[in-house]
Amino acid sequence: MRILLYNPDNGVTRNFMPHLWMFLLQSLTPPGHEVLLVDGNAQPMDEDGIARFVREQNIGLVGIGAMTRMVAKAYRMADAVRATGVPVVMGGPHVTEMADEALGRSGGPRHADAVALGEADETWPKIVEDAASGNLKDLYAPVDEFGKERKPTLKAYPTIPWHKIDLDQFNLVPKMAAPMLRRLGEGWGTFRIIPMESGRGCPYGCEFCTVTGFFGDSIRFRTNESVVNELLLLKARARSERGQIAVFFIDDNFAINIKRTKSLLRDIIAAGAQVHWVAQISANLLRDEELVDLIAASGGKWVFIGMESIDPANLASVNKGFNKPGEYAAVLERLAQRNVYAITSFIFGMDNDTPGVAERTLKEIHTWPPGLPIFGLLTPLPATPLYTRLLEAGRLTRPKHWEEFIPFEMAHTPLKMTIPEAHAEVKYGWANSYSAEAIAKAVDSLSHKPLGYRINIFIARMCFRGIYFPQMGPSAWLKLIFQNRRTIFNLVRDGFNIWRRQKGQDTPEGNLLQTAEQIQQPPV
Ligand code: B12
Ligand code: SF4
Repeated sequence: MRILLYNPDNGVTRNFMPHLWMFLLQSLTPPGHEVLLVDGNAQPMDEDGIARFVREQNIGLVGIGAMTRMVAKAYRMADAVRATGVPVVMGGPHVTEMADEALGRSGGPRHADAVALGEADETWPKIVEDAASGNLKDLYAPVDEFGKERKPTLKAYPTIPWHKIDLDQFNLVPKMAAPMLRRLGEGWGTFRIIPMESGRGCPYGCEFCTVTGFFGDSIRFRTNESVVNELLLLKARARSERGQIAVFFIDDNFAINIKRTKSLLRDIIAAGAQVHWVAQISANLLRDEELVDLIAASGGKWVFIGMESIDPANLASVNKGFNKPGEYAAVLERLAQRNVYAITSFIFGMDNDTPGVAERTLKEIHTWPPGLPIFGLLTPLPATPLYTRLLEAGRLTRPKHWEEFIPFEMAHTPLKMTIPEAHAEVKYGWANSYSAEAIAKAVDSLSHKPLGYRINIFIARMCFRGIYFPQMGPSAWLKLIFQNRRTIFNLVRDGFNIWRRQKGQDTPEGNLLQTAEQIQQPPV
């Protein structure tokens, strides 16, 4: 049987990274079946397109995975596939919580023939066999022989054959520039960010988060060996195609067990498996100096920190009191001293937020080493404690907000400001962090750092800007480049000066290579 795994586009940004679930399920597919992958962010497709694809490619089963914000598109695509007579199985966090909705049991139309609840590592082979024999059931739950929920162990993690998977959809280097960049330093013909998990689960139970409910509060890890081998495979691939690879450790809290994280990082270093990587780690765990040393030594470049708010009352209200705003600055300094930077994520519209929250937050941010601040709105995702609390309090204004997804639009009334005020705060945060002036300021404040770091932060800021301000397509990028021309000019001038200084000191060939090495830092 030919199987299509499809991930809908998010409608906001292009895909900077593939979705792990597709590659994982592909690796877990029993032999005898062929799996094709389409990521809508990299290969845009509409309803007619997917129906045509399914017919032309003689597909016998379509698997669709989606987060809540993409589920409306996922349902439309599922409907188009089912209209061709091909069955659809859906999985992922949204349909796990809203299986009745996907199966048409809650009053609406049916979108899926089957729903895979929760983690599908162990149920996927069964789903494929049932579909192949025409016996697809409505629901597949990960349970043991006694019907009790069972979370898959990650000890026997499959080998994802990254060395031979077609990743053409996921090259961040523009096609036109690739031949030239392939010759630069160790090669920049390709640049890919690859998702990798080293463990699952987070016990913290923040009120707005689906992770503790979905993956459970028992944490499971892959073996160090399996993670190291995957890194080595990726490194070898990058070398063979004269390109670069960076890894996004998608664990919800990469250092949730500090002892184990340190042991993994030590093993990565010992095996020479370092690649540049980014991971999500909560601020409280970054108090540990040795951990931060190991992060830097093992290739860590960016750490995503869910700071959420600088107001302890807000943090307490969403069960995230373990975040201590008083220590944010020290944590970020500790990282910056090792040339590791932070993606700092904030949520506005929390219960104690009042107008002016964005300005107050930015004032704080400006006292920290420059990183990548991002701003969102408190969103009641289905089945989270937050959703239940707001529903019971009658505060949900769009209880089924996913039926018509609107980016950066609240679905409930905040307590101390209006919905339009909350929207204005988010806009203020983005506008004042990603204007050409703000980007120039951030880059200039790093003048004591190597050129590579400044280029790094510049490119990353340009890309992150697109999360809020749509900048798809060449003309939007040209406009952005024009707006940031002063910073670009300064970076090019500094690079040229470094090159000229070195040219005067050493042999021309060696220096060119050194300059290239100094410049090449991936934008993660
Ligand atoms: C990586 C990640 C991202 C990446 C996504 C890009 C990418 N290419 O991966 C980035 C950083 C961009 C991102 C952004 C956001 N994310 Co995110 N993200 C994650 C994260 C940390 C890991 C996802 C992952 O790969 N997990 C590992 C795989 C193996 O698990 P999985 O995807 O769930 O797949 C398993 C099962 O669900 C199932 N399955 C999944 N799909 C399918 C399909 C089929 C057919 C079947 C059978 C089974 C199946 O089988 C898999 C194996 O067991 C998750 C949290 C988490 N730990 O999962 C949050 C998570 C998915 N994100 C979430 C959210 C809310 C967001 C944002 C909306 C945050 C924001 N406010 O901006 C944005 C939206 C992005 C956008 N523009 O679309 C929520 C989604 C909740 C929900 N109900 O939708 C999660 C669960 C985190 C949370 N705090 O609750 N995210
Ligand atoms: S620490 Fe992060 S992953 Fe864990 S519950 Fe809180 S928001 Fe979710």
